[in-house]
Amino acid sequence: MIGLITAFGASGGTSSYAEVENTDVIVLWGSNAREAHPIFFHHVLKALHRGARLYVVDPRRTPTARFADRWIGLNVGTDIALAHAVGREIIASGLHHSEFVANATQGFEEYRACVEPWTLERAEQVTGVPAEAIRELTHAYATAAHAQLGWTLGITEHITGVDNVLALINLSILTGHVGRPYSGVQPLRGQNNVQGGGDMGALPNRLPGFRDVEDTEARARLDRVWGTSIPPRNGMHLTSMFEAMERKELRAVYVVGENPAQSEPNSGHVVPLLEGLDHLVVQDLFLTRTAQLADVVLPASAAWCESEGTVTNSERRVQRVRKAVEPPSGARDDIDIITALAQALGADWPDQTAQQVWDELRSVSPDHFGMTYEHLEAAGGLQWPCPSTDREEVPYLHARLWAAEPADRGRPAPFSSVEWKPPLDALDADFPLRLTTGRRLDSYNTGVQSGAFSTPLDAGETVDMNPDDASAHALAEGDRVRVSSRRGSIEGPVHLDPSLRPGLVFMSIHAPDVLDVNVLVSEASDPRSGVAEFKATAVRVERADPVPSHT
Ligand SMILES: Nc1nc2c(c(=O)[nH]1)N[C@H]1C(S)=C(S)[C@@H](COP(=O)(O)OP(=O)(O)OC[C@H]3O[C@@H](n4cnc5c(=O)[nH]c(N)nc54)[C@H](O)[C@@H]3O)O[C@H]1N2
Ligand SMILES: Nc1nc2c(c(=O)[nH]1)N[C@H]1C(S)=C(S)[C@@H](COP(=O)(O)OP(=O)(O)OC[C@H]3O[C@@H](n4cnc5c(=O)[nH]c(N)nc54)[C@H](O)[C@@H]3O)O[C@H]1N2
Ligand SMILES: [Mo]
Repeated sequence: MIGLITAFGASGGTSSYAEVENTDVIVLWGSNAREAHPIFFHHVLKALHRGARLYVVDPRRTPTARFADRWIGLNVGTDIALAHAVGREIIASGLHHSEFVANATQGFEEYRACVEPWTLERAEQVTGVPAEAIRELTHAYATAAHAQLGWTLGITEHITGVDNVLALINLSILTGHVGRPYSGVQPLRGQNNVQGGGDMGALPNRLPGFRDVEDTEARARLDRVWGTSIPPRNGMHLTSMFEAMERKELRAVYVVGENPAQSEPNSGHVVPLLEGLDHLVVQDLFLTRTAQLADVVLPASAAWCESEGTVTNSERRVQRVRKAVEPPSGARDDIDIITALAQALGADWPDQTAQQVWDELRSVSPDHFGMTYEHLEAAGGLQWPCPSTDREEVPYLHARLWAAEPADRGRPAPFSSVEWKPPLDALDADFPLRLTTGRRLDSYNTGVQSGAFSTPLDAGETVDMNPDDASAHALAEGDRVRVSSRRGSIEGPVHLDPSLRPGLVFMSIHAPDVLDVNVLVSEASDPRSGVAEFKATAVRVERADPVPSHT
């Protein structure tokens, strides 16, 4: 979100899913959409059937990469080096969109100087991608009439996550593949309503409608609606909250719909901090690991099937969610619980329906004003910006950048001259392998919402290794191994996976009872986004001692 705001002044995917179907080249960079974004990937497949080409940049030859015209397998954490080499090659081959660069961007000369050292040969050394493959990717993207560039956690979950995003946005503005039909950037959102949560102001530095907390005028407008005085400073993001718990400054925490005891990095450190709080309240559908540490558990009904409301997806489309089943007895709607809590604290909040809450949002966010429940129902979902009920949909953002009149173009999109840095958790003789963590199709995040269903994963979560690395360690399929990082060790069965590059180990975050992967991961994070280095942990793999038999 920070990268998008820096470049374009708005956070959100610039194109619609339907536009992906009509594009010519799709680059998925650090995104395993086949498994993690199957609905979006369905649009990608339609494009491929039409003849579009797909490039996948990922250290693993993922199920997504199997659909690609070319898989670009790179070393973990070398994306800026690769993106800069692509940028340099575009400029060197004269494939940049000079007119767009001149009219709608700024900082080009500085960017050109920044990417100049990234020859294909130097990039090959750092990224492990053959120069010829970088050249193919470059020419495919830059010469396409229309192109989409999508990314997700392979890009953002690094200490340079924001710079990684900026390095990719550079490529889209260099080629003019943004602000036009069928061309744009797709930062796919993870959980089903992450975009909506951000739009509603559920971020430490945002107000509803994506206004800045530090914007005095925006605060004053909300103060009038809410009859209160909003504190003028940004709140803490999750990583800083744990730092504040450590300093004993944060003593009470209210967790709604999150399982940090398992999803936060360095769990060996995080769990004692949660246990050491004066007061922990958890509002969830299930008695998660985090809820088990809580002083008070508030049982909630599920927003996506047991409650009324809206959900906003990665293409900024708001859709109605309807109650389909009754919640279990005792569970209450999140809005009811929060309202009852406010009332118990002495606020004179009335009981409210989801629609009333939504109408309040419409009254403070001009981009949502036109989205009445009626309009949403009639249209079957609408994309923001939607300032009025009679306005046509806006399928893609930032068309202004192409305006004929300079005055209509608004703020130019800046190039970002960012520098490549290797992951903080460095490889050495003690920790020579690179662990990257992520998702598998059959399970969801910390497994809370998918653990009760039987899936192929019931066979057990595994430590995936390249077969050559495994044989160098004298390991065979199913052998029990101990994986250690600078923070801790876990044990589990090894799985030989030729789709991993040599030196790479992969585990998912789903199965704490088998492999509690965040015991290993460092809490080092990108200071601007607060996102941890989930994708690059230095580890060692050893045969685990045989389990002692009981005689
Ligand atoms: N089935 C399923 N779907 C899900 C989820 C789930 O748990 N299960 N979770 C949802 C959520 S919350 C999210 S955020 C999304 C996440 O969706 P994705 O981001 O697609 O999922 P990940 O598997 O975490 O990471 C994507 C890819 O990044 C690659 N990668 C790792 N390191 C690097 C690197 O340094 N550079 C590059 N270029 N790539 C790298 C990994 O190999 C992996 O294939 O999925 C959502 N959808
Ligand atoms: N090692 C490693 N760690 C990671 C990642 C990684 O790639 N690698 N990915 C990170 C990412 S992208 C994410 S998003 C996080 C996910 O981490 P979490 O968000 O902590 O994990 P979830 O399992 O999605 O937990 C969501 C919780 O919300 C509850 N819930 C669902 N719907 C509702 C509702 O309507 N109301 C309420 N009150 N509760 C509800 C569910 O029961 C569940 O307990 O993990 C992060 N951690
Ligand atoms: Mo996520």
